Amino acid sequence: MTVAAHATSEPRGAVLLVDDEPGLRYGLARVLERAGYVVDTVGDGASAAERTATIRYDVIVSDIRLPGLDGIGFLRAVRRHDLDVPVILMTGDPSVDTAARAVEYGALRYLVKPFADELLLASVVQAVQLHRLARVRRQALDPGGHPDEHLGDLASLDLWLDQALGSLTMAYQPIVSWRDRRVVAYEALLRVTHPHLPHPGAVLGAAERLDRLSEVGRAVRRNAATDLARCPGGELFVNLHPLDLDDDDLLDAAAPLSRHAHRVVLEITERTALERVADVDTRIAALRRLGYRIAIDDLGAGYSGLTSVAHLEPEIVKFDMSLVRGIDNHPTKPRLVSAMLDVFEDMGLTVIAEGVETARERDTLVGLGCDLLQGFLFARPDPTFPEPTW
Ligand code: G
Ligand code: MN
Repeated sequence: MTVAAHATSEPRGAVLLVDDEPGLRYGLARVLERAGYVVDTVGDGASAAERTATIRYDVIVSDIRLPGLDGIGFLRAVRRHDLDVPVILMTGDPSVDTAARAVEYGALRYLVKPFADELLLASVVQAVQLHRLARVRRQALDPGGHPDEHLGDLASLDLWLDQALGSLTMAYQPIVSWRDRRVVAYEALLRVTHPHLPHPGAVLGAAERLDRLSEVGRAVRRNAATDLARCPGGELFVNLHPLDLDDDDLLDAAAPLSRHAHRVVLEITERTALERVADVDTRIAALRRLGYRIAIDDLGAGYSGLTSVAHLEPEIVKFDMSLVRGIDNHPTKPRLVSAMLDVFEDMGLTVIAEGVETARERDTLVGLGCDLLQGFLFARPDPTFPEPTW
């Protein structure tokens, strides 16, 4: 650590200054030291991230463009250790995109080079004040000290997603043939325990925002591949997020699940549009060549008009639970389900009804000709591949 110029008075705060240009680093450090700050300087993002893992600073001032880990990456690394420390980013090459990302990741300010010394000093003074305020606020709101509470920026979300992925497990729910009283397959469902990302939808939402969906999909497929050995009957349905189709790992013949593809049905939901994926048809064809079969999940939810059936030519369709709920006592659902069953049978597709909760729903569906059923009535999803109750 360089020595504060005004050794006589209390330092006004500890600053970490990160810039790869030695001249600028030296000049800015001098400005801050003369104003009474203790300044620590480093020239690259990785060393800066290392420092923040062990040393507490009052303010971090960092260039955005750095060798190795860039300023945004550094900001993410900082937030792993310290959710409060204010970060002021500097750039010689402003672009709306990085400014927006910097703010999303919890940067306090964004200074465009060259800037006046006074602007830097004013920003640092303000940052120190805000930092103190943030600490007081956190202690007041949360005396027990859960360090990741109360922060809504992407860096926190990123951290939570790491933690959630660490806690990721799978639960399995049987799909049954009512006629044969037999389990025909299990569906693999993602489970997480995280206070801020409490259900699979929250994890997928966070992953989508952070551009980390492929990590979730890979973890799910890796777990499913491992658990297949324990799967009674050996057929497994695995959910895909439509954007997983963009992940080359899915199509990699050497990927863990690909090696068991002939025992796996990939469920693609009707809820989100497939239009965002380039080359859907080619990719679906490649999945089939690996041996996978395709199911349309949540069919009949929303207003999709069943176009995905024409588009993907699935082997299997799964009726959304909104069609199933209360079907035993509904003016139109039985006719709709009956008509859909006719059409899909004509097309040679296998139909599964999801979300069956009551014996009356089951009996109505069976009466309409739907034999394959799934839902809490038979078994709740569980890591142990639960046996259904008949
Ligand atoms: O979109 P998808 O069909 O993959 O969603 C399956 C989800 O539905 C899982 O989270 C599972 O726990 C839940 N689920 C399974 N069976 C039932 C059921 O009978 N009722 C309700 N409400 N949810 C169910
Ligand atoms: Mn599903």
